[in-house]
Amino acid sequence: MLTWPAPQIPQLPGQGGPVRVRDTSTGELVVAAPGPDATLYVCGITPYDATHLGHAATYVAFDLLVRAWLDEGKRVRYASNVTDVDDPLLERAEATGVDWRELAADQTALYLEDMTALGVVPPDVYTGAVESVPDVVAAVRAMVASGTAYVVGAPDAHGQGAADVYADVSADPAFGEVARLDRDAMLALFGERGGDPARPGKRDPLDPLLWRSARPGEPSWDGGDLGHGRPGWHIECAVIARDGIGLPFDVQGGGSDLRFPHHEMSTSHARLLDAGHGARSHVHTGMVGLHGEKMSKSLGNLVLVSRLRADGVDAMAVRLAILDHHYATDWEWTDDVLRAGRARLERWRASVSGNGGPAADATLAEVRAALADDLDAPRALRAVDAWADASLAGDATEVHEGAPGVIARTVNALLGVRL
Ligand code: 5CA
Ligand code: ZN
Repeated sequence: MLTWPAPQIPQLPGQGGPVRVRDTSTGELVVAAPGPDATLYVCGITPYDATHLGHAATYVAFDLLVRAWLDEGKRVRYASNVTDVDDPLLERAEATGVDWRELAADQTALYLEDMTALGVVPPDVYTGAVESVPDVVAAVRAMVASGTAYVVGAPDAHGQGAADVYADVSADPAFGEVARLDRDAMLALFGERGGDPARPGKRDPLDPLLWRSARPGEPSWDGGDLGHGRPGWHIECAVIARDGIGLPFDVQGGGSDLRFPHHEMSTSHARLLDAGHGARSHVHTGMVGLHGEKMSKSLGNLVLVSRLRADGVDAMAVRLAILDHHYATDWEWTDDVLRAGRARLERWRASVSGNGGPAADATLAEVRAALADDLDAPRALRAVDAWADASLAGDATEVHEGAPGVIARTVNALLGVRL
């Protein structure tokens, strides 16, 4: 799929140090990409009701990681997907009488505009679920052939009925290491988040769907000896990551709502496909809420980035409002949060408008140090606030001619905020 245009990233003096992030599978802070290359897969949108502030916060968080890695001088390979065929998308299309392809295309286009406005660095590899069907078919066939996947049910004499394919979680000794939940918790979340623990004929209630045979009224593709059908959700991300950035890769990212079952399953599928190689670490963003509940398409309690933009809100103020929260915490979107983002943007813009200002080196170093320490954006904002306050007060003992330019480039390159 086409991505959005890449923002210009200004050059900064010097280089950032190693970036540490919290691997949610162990709880440890880790240098997730110790070598010269860094590989990242972030789960993309399911394109209906995109892009709300929760999506935006998640993509801005991983954008900070990409920018910090680039500042370290790494070669970054970043892949993402669009879940452009899946149950909730088909249900929404059915409920609103819109063709599912049209719904997906419209919402994906809106998302690309939102990401462009927010200055998010696009993935190098951007693949839709529909585009990935032939690769998923090949992967599922390989899993059936190797005995790590199996068929449940069979078509009747008229070729009707379900012959769906499931992964056998017991084939993966590392299954469970992403979320580290006990079995009851896994079963409960699996049922809540798109799984089908009660489906008769499965070896384990937790076994996830890989290939869903064609049902009347649903889109389907030729799966060769799998029969006509469509891919399961988790295998899509495993295959797109494998084909996009290779296995194993450094960081599997997404919101904390994807930790189980989605990331548990997709990294397990990756391991089954490639001799035990999945994601080396997992990074999860907190949930953005509205009026006390997780902002979600299914609940409908949404603040859309496109709505804010249409109302004349500067996307950079939205970005600053997001960055005022550490990515790993849950937080609430409120009018005050946006107000603070707008005020900060105005203040920062005013502070860099002159020719000279307080020295910028220590601020650049502090922003780098904050980001290297688990992408601590609120700490980075405080460092820039302190410089802006001093600049606006005009109380620097020595005025440095190029300092406002260095600050503007720092904020642009590392925080993605264009002043
Ligand atoms: N297409 C799948 C992933 S393969 C999906 O979860 N799509 S989504 O549109 O529901 O979400 C897109 C991304 O935004 C995911 O990483 C998800 O974890 C994240 N996300 C969804 N809601 C929120 C929220 N309220 N706060 C923060 N992140 C969120
Ligand atoms: Zn995914």
